Amino acid sequence: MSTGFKSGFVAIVGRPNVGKSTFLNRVVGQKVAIMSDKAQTTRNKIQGIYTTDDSQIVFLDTPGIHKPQNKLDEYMDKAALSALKEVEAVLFMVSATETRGAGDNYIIDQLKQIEAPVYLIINKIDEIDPNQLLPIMDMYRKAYPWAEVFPISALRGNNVDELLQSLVKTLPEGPQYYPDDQVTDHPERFIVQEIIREQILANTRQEIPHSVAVYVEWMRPNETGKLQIEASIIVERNGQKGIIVGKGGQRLKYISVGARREIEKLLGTKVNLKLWVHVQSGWRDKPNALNNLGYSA
Ligand code: GDP
Ligand code: MG
Ligand code: K
Repeated sequence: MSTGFKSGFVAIVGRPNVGKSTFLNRVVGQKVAIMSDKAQTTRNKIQGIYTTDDSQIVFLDTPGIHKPQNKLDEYMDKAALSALKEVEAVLFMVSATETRGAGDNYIIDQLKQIEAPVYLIINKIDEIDPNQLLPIMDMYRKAYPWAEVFPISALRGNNVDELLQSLVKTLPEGPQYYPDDQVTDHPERFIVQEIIREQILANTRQEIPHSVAVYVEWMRPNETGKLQIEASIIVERNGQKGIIVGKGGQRLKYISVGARREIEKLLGTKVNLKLWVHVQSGWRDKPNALNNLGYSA
């Protein structure tokens, strides 16, 4: 029986800094990919998951296709390409503020091996004069038989909903792969949770270990350019909260400083970490609570 539910995997490719992470963050409505002006900050394949009542798009932020300089590059390119052969659609993103270069042409060439529809996404249109758009579109139209061409601003949100609607239309009927409230399986978020947990364990000797969970509420760069992370520490009893917080909040401070240093080392960026401690009795026995905390039973 037809459910009418549509779903599929969509890969985003493009040169560094064209706005792939910004786009993903806007689509999932939460900052999950680490953004920066530095190239190559996206080290892992990140999934952003967009779910509506009748559709789900799982976005893959691929590590990137570059003209190979060595064997490793060649291998990476092959891996990226084979990933692209398994998706329902590909978004090739360019920046309206940069002219088409050798890097773009190399990717376009590789895309010719892909059967799935490839969308051309011209990002950062907020930065150009509207008159400049048509010549840019013309320049790219000649290079590849794009399924669709979408000028957008990932930063401001222009034309992003229209793009999502068009993607959903091209997707086949399929299952909902992930729960409604899951926006990513971003490994960095999970690692941040683990680092905070480690610091709690390192700073408390009592009955804490098995009854504490950490949940990263959100992470996003703040006005000062630091990565702002807000996380909840969830314990089962008031007494455990007291142990973690410590006299005058001293222990929580140690935990926070220790975790911040580790996270900064890991992500290579300055971090502002805020921790809250909540008591939620019996969370370990509730399958839903476990899922929300990132543990699968
Ligand atoms: P990625 O390397 O492709 O993932 O690019 P990022 O998402 O990290 O973005 C690189 C830079 O471009 C960041 O400074 C973003 O704020 C900026 N950026 C991304 N999208 C837009 C946009 O639509 N307009 C403008 N003006 N800047 C953008
Ligand atoms: Mg990125
Ligand atoms: K194609």
